[in-house]
Amino acid sequence: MASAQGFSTIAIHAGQDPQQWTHASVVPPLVMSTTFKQDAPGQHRGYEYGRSGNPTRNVLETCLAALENGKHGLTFASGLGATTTIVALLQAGDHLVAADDLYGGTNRLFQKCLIKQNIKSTFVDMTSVQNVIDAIQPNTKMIWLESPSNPLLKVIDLKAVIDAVKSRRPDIIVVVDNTFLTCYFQKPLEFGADISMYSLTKYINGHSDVIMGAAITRRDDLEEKLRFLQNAMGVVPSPFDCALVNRSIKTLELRMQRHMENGLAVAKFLESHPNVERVFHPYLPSHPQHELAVKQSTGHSGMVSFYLKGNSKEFLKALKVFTLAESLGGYESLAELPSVMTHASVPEDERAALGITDQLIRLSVGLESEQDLVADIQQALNASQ
Ligand code: P1T
Repeated sequence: MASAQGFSTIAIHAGQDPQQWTHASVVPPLVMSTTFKQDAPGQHRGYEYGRSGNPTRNVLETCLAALENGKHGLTFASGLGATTTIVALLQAGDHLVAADDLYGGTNRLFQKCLIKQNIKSTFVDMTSVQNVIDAIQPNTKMIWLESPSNPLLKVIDLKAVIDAVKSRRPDIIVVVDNTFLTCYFQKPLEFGADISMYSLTKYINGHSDVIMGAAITRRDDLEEKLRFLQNAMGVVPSPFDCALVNRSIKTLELRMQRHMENGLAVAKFLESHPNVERVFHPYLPSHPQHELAVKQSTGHSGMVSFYLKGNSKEFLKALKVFTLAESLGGYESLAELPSVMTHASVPEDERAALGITDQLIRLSVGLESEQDLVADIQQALNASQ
């Protein structure tokens, strides 16, 4: 495909050429077979065993890489499966610098699992580039960040951080978890990140019916190592799930535009309401990194967090259109309390220091009608007083 094509053209066509199949199916076939006939021992037609490669998975990985202007796409059994595989690039004794505000499960993996392999992590507020530089040690091999972060929607200056790290230590691998914005709104590889990582479970699949993760890179050396690990560690997604995500990507642009519209409408309403202490949304001018957000991304998803003045449990109980549930990025609106749900695994003192209090509510604003979402928030705010 020509590289100058628009996002949805790539989403709909990259990797999907009907001519690659003998029956020329327009929608790529769902190949469930776990094994592939060999013409002679060791002679196969590109596929030998479903863990090492699958045609349906390959279609999805090609499409994901193309959307990001990447060269290689790899998919995994979950977002955390992608993270587990990426950090398996490290060795015992290596050091990782991670952003302080991360998905709770990522924080838990670094603090509870990596440490057992003698890989230590230092968590810093990466809104200051100096904090990142100061945290680098001679054995630092990887930098891990989310922007905007989960759940406080902090925006990190990707270019400034990556340039500062790479000018000092080009060997350090920089990974950006791009789950909250997707490649529709932000392309970390264009700022020099080595790997753009995803929980595809969220916006990219967008229908809350698949758990999957991905890593996208332009580096052949990293692709070779990750491809080896994908097979050797076996953290692969099912072909059925790959077909679902490949289907979902076709509407990603449309969905992200609507998430942005609805999310901003809800954020503006919250900001105008006397029962709300503070709203976090990078496209509100009140956000501390608003200008940076507008510079490095082309929009924001449906993620909104806020501090409620009233009783947060009463607020969540009163919601009717929003569902009380973990996760995000689906067509349906969700609300949750990070301190007891998604970020309960972050140690209590760290949660307190970050501001993940029992008053902090996180919304994943979905694709329902805007007026119904705003009305639901309004009646729940009233009920929480
Ligand atoms: O759930 P899984 O597909 O394994 O993805 C983990 C993950 C990675 N990165 C980010 C930014 C995430 O938000 C997540 C998963 N997050 C939730 C389940 C949540 O409600 O925040």
